[in-house]
Order: sequence, then C-alpha cells, then structure tokens
Amino acid sequence: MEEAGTLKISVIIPYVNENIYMDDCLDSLEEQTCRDFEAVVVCDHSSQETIDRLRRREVSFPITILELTGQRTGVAAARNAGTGRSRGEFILFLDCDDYLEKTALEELLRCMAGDKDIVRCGLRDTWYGRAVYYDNGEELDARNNESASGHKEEMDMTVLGLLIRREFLAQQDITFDETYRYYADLPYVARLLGSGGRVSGTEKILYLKRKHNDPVRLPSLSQIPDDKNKIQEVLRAYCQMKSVLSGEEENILDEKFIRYFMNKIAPWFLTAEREEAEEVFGQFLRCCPLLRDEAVGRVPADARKLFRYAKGHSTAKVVRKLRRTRTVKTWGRVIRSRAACKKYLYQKVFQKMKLRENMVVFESFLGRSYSDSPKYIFEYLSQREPGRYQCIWILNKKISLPYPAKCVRRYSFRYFYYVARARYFVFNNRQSRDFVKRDGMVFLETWHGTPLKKLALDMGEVMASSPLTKQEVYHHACEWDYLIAPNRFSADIFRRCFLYKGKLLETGYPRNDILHLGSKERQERARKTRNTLGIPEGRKVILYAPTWRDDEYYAPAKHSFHLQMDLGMMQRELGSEYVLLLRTHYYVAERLDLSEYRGFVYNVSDHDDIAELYLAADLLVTDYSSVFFDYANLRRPILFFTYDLEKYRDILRGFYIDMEEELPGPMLFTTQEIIDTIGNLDRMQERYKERYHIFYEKYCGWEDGNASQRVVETVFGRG
Ligand code: C2G
Repeated sequence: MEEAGTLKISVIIPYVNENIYMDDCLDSLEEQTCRDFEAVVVCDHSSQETIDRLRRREVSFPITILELTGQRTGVAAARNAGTGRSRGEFILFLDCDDYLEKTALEELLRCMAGDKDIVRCGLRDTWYGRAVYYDNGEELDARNNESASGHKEEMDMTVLGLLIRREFLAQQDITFDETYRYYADLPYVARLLGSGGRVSGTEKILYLKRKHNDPVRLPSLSQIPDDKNKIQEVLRAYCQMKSVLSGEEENILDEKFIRYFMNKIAPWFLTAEREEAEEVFGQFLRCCPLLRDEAVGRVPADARKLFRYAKGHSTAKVVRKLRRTRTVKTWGRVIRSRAACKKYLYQKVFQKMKLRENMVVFESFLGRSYSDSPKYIFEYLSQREPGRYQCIWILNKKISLPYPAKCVRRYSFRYFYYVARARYFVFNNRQSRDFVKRDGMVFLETWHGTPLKKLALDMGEVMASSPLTKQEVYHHACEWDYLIAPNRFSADIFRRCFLYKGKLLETGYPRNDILHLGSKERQERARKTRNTLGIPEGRKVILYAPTWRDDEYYAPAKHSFHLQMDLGMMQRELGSEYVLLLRTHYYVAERLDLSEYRGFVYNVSDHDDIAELYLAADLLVTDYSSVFFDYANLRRPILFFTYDLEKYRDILRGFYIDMEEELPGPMLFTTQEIIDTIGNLDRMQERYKERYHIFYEKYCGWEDGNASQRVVETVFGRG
C-alpha cells in the first residue's frame, strides 16, 4: 500500500469491459457532499478504447486509473490492486455498476467517530439507474424485488457498503483471495469481522446495488447460474470463514450455510451429472462437522431435517429423497390448486400426446380481442382453404367469428390442451411463460407495431412488469420460427432488439390489409362501424388512441391511465362538428367514467379491432403509440398529444426516431393546441405534406393489401 496522504477516503472501483452503468457510478461520486476522497479505478483487461474513454472523462476529484494485465483478473485481483495504490485513510469498495447516495461518504465518516476500524451502512438492491431511482424507482423496486428476486442470496456477506480503516487492513494483513471468482467477499469479510476490529454502522441506505436487467448480454456474477464451480467456491469459503469467526457471527454463518444447502445445493443435485454431484457432495460432507448444533436448531424444520438426512447418507440416497420430496410437493400443489393441476396435466399428459398437424391456435393481445394480424391471417387462411385447418382462438370473451373456430379462454383446461397439441401457433405478443415449445411446432410471431419506443433488449431501464423482461423476451424470441416485419425500419430493429435469428417475413402487416381495400369497401366498413357505435350522421370523428405508461401500473399488464386531455373543453369547442372516440391501450385497466360527455365522447376501448376504428376516423390523435404508423396508410391527418414527452423519452423509454424530424404531424402539449390545430386542419396538412409523403414511403411502403396472402403462403404453403 502507498503511504497515507492527507486524503480521507479511497473509493476503489473494479471496472470490467465497457460497463454501461459506470457513468452513474462516477456521477454519484461527483455529487458527494464529502469532497475529501479519491477514486481508484482498476480496469480488468478492458480495451484500450474503453480505458481512453475513461481517461477523457472529466471529474472534479482525484482519479487513478490502473490496469490489470497478464494472468491477473477478477474482482478480487482488481480490489487488491486498487488497495495497493490507494492513499486514503479509509477504503470503500464500490462496484462499477452500483452507486452511492450523495451523503454516503460524509455519513460513513461520521460513524467512524475517530476510533472505529469498520463502519457499515444499509444497502439496497435496485433495478434502476439514478435518474429513474430518484424519480420513482424506489417504489417500483419495492414491488419488483418481491416478484423477481425470490429469496435473498443465502451467502450474502459483502464488502460493499463498508468503510474500512486502511491501517487496520495493513496490520491484520487482510487481502482478497484471488483464487475466488464469485465469492471473494466471503473470506475477506470473515477476516474483517473476526480480527477484533472496532465496528460501528448506520442502518441508513447509502449504497445502491444495481441488479442487471439484461443478464443475456451483461450478467452480474450473481446472475450466472449456479454450477459446480460456484457451489464449490461457497463450500471452500465456508471452511475458511469458520476458522476465523466465532460467537454470534459464527452462528449466523452456519444458518446461512444450511439455507444455502437447502435452496441452492439441493436443487442443483437434482440436475447435476452423477460424478459432479458425488464430488460436490464429498466436499459438503467435509463441511458438516464444522456446523454448530445451536445454529442447526435455528433453521426451519424442513431444512433441518433434510440437512441431517444428507449428513448420514450417500449421494444417490440424498438425490432419491430430494426427488421424492419434490414429487410429494408437486402432488400437494396439484390437489390444492386448479392452476397447478392444469399445469401438471399440460406437462405430463397433453404434451405427451401426438401433435395435430392441421391444428392452428390464434391469439391476439393475450386473448383479449379478436383483432390484429392473427385475425387477418385466420380469415385469409379460412377463406383460402375452408375446412383444411382446425382453428382454435384464444379469447377471453364470447363473440361470434366469421369462420369456423373453437374459442377457448386463456389458461382454461382446454387452452392447455390445445396449446400442447397444435402444430401452429399464431400470436402477436409474447407466448405465455408456461408455454413449452415442442419439437415440430411452428411459431408465427406477428408482433404488434412498428416500434417508436425502444423495445426489448434495446430498452435502457425496464419499469413495466417483470424487471427481467429482456431476458424473457430473448428466450421467447429464440422460439419464434417466423416474425413479421411491416417495413425495413422495423425489420432491422427486430433483428437487433430481440437478437432474432429466425425467418423474418418482410411482408407488411396483415392487419393493415383492410386499410388498402378499394375506397367503396372502405367507406362501407366505416359506415358499419359508425352505425355499430351509434355515431350520428354528419359528425366527423376524432380517434384518440394513446399508449400506456411503463411506470403507472397496478400489476403486470394492468396499468392505470391519467387522462390529460380536457374533454369538457374539447366538447365545448368541437362538439358541434365532431365526436371523439377514446381508445385506451389494452394494458390499461382503468374504467374511465365518461358519462359527463355523453353524445361527444365514445369509449371504444373494448372495440376488438382498432383497424375498423381507423377506417371510421377522420383524424387520429395519439402520443407514442405505434398506431400512427398504421393509420398513416390512410394518409389522413395525425396529431401528437405529447404532454409528457421529456419524461417518456428521457426516463421511461427512449425512441428510435427523432420525433421532431420525422413525425407526419405536429407535437402538441395542451388541449387548446389540439383544438386550434383541428380548427385549421387544412393549414396543418399543407405544412406536413412533404414530411407525410416521406414518412409514408419509409413506413408504409410494403403495405399493399396482400400481406396476409404473402404470410400464409410462406408459412402454410401455397395451398
Ligand atoms: N393499440 C390499440 N389502442 C391503443 C393503443 C394501441 O388498439 N390505444 C394497439 C395497436 O394495434 C397498436 C398496438 O396495440 O399498434 C401496440 O400498441 P402501442 O401503443 O404501440 O404499445 P405497445 O403495446 O407497447 O407496443 O413494436 C411496437 C411496440 O411493441 C409497442
């Protein structure tokens, strides 16, 4: 270690490759209220370009950039190298994907109160970067951590969030064991706690530990699945830790170890190769005599029993017992819960039955409507070859379909039966999590829109539903055989954002075929829809179809929506000439009370097919929904009500296109602006004529009314 200078704290940051989270990490240092610190960044075999970029970054605190070279690699080596070059009186380890609260260094120093050796603070897991976390991520985290992380890591002793006196480290000669890849913190922390140092701390959360939402491309160490090496490291660390800990610290360690056995080692045994299991089991048995009875008595009864059994039996017997326990648990669930029973039948019975070659299952928007491209593919297929295919529609409501098909509710017994047996599955969203693709099945993913908002793996933060959406989308996309692209722009994005390797059908959207019917037929269909909705003759129609907001939700796919359009004002100003069709996104669960505006506002959120509404509408108002890419096929006026543009663009999602440059209509921020623009539609259209033309060529150029035919011919053959 270098001689201590006048600096108070050295913050040591191991840096791996091009870690996208590093900016937040350094920004959080920049904003520290305590200014008496330095940062020591240790690059672990990073590219020269990455290191140069880091060097160019301007910071207002002293920063040293080191490089690990040769054989030396890993977090342990980086932290040791950083410690060796640090100059502060105290040391704090900060991972490059994590960040600190503004007052972290100041408050930790205060807890040191002159004579402590180690101070620890509260630590919180977060899925979000600073911008989102401080916006409303704290709240979202509380929900998501429950749903996505399951139980907390059993062996979670970490050096993160500790401020350590450098002199104490030197006196005790404590360093990280560089032979560890995943669990170097364990023996290090055990040495710290077992060396008689003076410890203090605060419960306050000062350290934010960021969980990675993209474990496909950037897994954190803890997201790498448990394998033999990881488990063996824990077993090794456990033995080392036992030799330095005592008293309550030792009891806590033993408890954690038994839980680790129960939740990690035991499940792994069920999938491991026999020889590997034997080897790990041998190592586990060598740990057992070290456990204190007192700690064994403190864990839940099932863990205790299993643990005691494991100590006295062979690997084969333990594995058999684990299997028996799993079977008993499964049957318990099957007897108690209908959902578990359906799943069991699906896996153990229906999936074993023969695939039905001519069976096609259709699903649109998670079974919520008869609509979108699956509808038009179904109709084309049924028309072209009546009776050849047995069609099944997943629909959560009763409606009569124009061609023969069985309707089943999503997640009903019949649903599980058909999705297990049908050869073809045509759907426009992701497949359900329970769905297992069998050999010989053909998945046709139609998707549901040209992306304006960043999608799947291209998203930065994930605020809606599961924080691990990216990983799930990726696994789903690996199963798609065909994916429809409405235009070149989408084709390129889909390849990248889903890491999609299957066949792309560059056909345009079947759902837009209807928009290219002859003008007479279009008028006829529009008239029908207006009649069904009860729109008075002679009134022009505004369709307002906004999208959903990632951060406003009650539960996954059940979002709230706060209407920002002043409907009273719209009615007063436009009510004599227009009616307004309000169409919320299908994720929006809110039932808006619109009775006040009867005769002017029509709630068309439950209307199945938005394409029919497009035909009936004289103009569209939307925000960031993909609906405008489709509506543009009609070349009718489009207005954008983008009252929360900055938040949506900069925090919630980010966009693929520069809206200011490309949109075929104006962005408006108040109801008054909407009213004024509708009052001068001709002028607005004239202003956007050229831009609309360019937009049409780029996004609607593939659409000609025959997309269903092209898709059906490719997937089902020429008939
Ligand atoms: N939709 C609708 N009514 C709305 C909004 C959307 O019927 N008020 C339908 C449209 O068919 C639209 C599709 O749902 O094209 C997707 O809606 P988006 O608002 O674009 O949002 P999202 O579901 O997030 O899909 O690549 C497209 C993206 O995935 C966006």
